[in-house]
Formats: sequence, structure tokens, C-alpha cells
Amino acid sequence: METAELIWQNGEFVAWEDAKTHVLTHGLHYGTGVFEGVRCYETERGPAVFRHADHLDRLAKSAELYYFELPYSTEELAAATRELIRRNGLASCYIRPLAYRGYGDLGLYATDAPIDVIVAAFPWGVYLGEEGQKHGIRATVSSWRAISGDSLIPHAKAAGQYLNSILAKTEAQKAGYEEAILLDQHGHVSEGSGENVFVVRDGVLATPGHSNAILDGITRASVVQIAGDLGYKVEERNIARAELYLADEVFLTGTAAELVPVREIDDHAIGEPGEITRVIQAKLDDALHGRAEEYLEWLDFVEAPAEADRPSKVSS
Ligand code: PPE
Repeated sequence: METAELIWQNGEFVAWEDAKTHVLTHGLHYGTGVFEGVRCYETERGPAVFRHADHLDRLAKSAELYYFELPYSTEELAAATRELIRRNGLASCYIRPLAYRGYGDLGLYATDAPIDVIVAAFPWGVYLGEEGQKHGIRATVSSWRAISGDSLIPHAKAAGQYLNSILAKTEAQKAGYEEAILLDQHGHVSEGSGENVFVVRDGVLATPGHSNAILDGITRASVVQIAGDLGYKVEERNIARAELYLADEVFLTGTAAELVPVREIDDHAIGEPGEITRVIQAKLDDALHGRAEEYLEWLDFVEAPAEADRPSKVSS
């Protein structure tokens, strides 16, 4: 992986290679951590973090769902992250905040182990590759079902829960596909191993809803907003497996992946990225890079803009 100079660890900026933890860290043993994936993009007004407050808000909710008390407020974490990006001299980056139960106690009710918090910011290219983003990827429906709300909490972005995603992704890769799409416990489409999913048929978009074991994706929410603003109809509903194969267009959304078209699923051809996918992808890209005035409020600029240069006063 590409590295950066500094990592923020429990309130301090430490050298990348010194950001360490004890081998008896609770989270290493039981997956007791909650995290986020956030991106910062280069814009005309310097680096800007996309939907920063929404990501940190989700981190706080994931923590609460697992009864973690976060020792820092979301405002403190946001300020630390902006400072980290400045100190690392990054124009654009992937940001990984993580809060985990640390060293001090093992066992399943380890209240003596502290909640440690780190934020890392480092360069990371688009997750499924630039080629995939342009021409689409090949996906397969996983033999693994998505974790259900009966046993874990799909709404939480929790470390241990990703063993499910890792099984699905590994199975897909070993079979020669780039990504796995998981069904929920009832056999409805849920999501990709690290992305939400959209299908387009007869000009209408559909994406699984909150009861389909999805992570409430921030890119998904952005795409729902953008699609609506562009005049497309978007449905949140149960989606049958066959609808993936019968769709005119299918795409995945996530912070690491951004918007990735799917050109083939289980050897059923979907084809090159369709028009709706391309239009929404272009608009999302404008929003991420500060080129869409209507979505400037989604950006948290790393350098506070001068009064005369506030987003609302900038013309396109
Ligand atoms: N579902 C899952 C399971 C998921 O992990 C992500 C993000 C999403 C949906 C999309 O959510 P959002 O990023 O808010 O649009 N996956 C993160 C981690 C991926 C990884 O490989 O690590 C990410 O994209 O940062």
C-alpha cells in the first residue's frame, strides 16, 4: 500500500511506522472495531473531504450500536482529519477512521479495555480499478448470504462483520470474477462485498432498502439524490436475483469504489455502461471534485476558504 508521513492516534500525530498496537488488543481477537471509509478529493479550492460529517455521524452510530463510548466528538475527529491531511501534504486521499477496543482486557465483556481511535489518510486508487470504472466489471452472486439483523447489525460498519464480505469477495476472486453480490437471508439482492447495488430497467432505478441487510451507503444516498435531481425515478425495494440478470444497467456504489458499472453477472451479459449509469457517474464525479455547484455543501474543505471565496459565492 502507499503510505503517508503521519497517522493520528488517540489525539496525537505519530509517524506512520510508529502507529502500533499491542498483540493482545481486544479488536484483533474479536473484531471489536467500528470504522469508516472516506475520501478527500482535489478541487479548485484545495483538498475537500466528501460528506465528512455524514461519515463521522455513521461512525458514531456504529459505535453506539456496539455500546462503544467514543472518547472524541465527531467535530474533534473532523478537525483532526483535516489537520492530518494538511500535515501529510495530501491533495487527495482515502481516509480510514477506526475505533476499536484496545489493550487491557480480553473476554467478551471487556470493559477494562479502552476504546482506541486512529485516523489514517493515504493515497488509494479506485478500488475496482480505472478500467472497471470505465468499462464495467464482472460480478457473481455469492453463495454466502449477507449477515442478517438476526445475528449482527448490517447498519453498523463494524470490523468483525467484514469476515462475511471477505468470504464473498474471496470466493468471487477465486472463481475469476471481480466482485461478489450477496443476497439477504430471504434471497433478495442485498449489496456488493464493499458497495451498494443499483439496477436500471426501462429507465427506472431500483436499489435494495434498509430491510435488505445493506449498509446505509453514503455514496448510495448521494446517487439517489443525484438521480432524483436529474429527473429519474428511484425505487427502494426488494430486488429478485433474476432482476440483476434482466437489468438494462447495473452499477455498484461505494466510497472506495465510487460508481462502478457491472457489465456481466454470472456470465449473463449486461453490456457496456448504459446511458443512465454514465450520466449519473459523471454527475457524481463532478460532485466529488467540487464541479457541481448544487452539491458543494457535501464538501468539507481542508483549508478554510477565505470569506470572499465561500462556496455559495462561486460561479460555475
Ligand atoms: N456496503 C458495504 C458492505 C461497504 O463496505 C460499503 C463501503 C458500502 C456498502 C458503501 O458505503 P459508502 O462508502 O458509504 O458509500 N465500503 C468501504 C470499505 C471498502 C473496503 O474495501 O475496505 C469503502 O468503500 O470505503
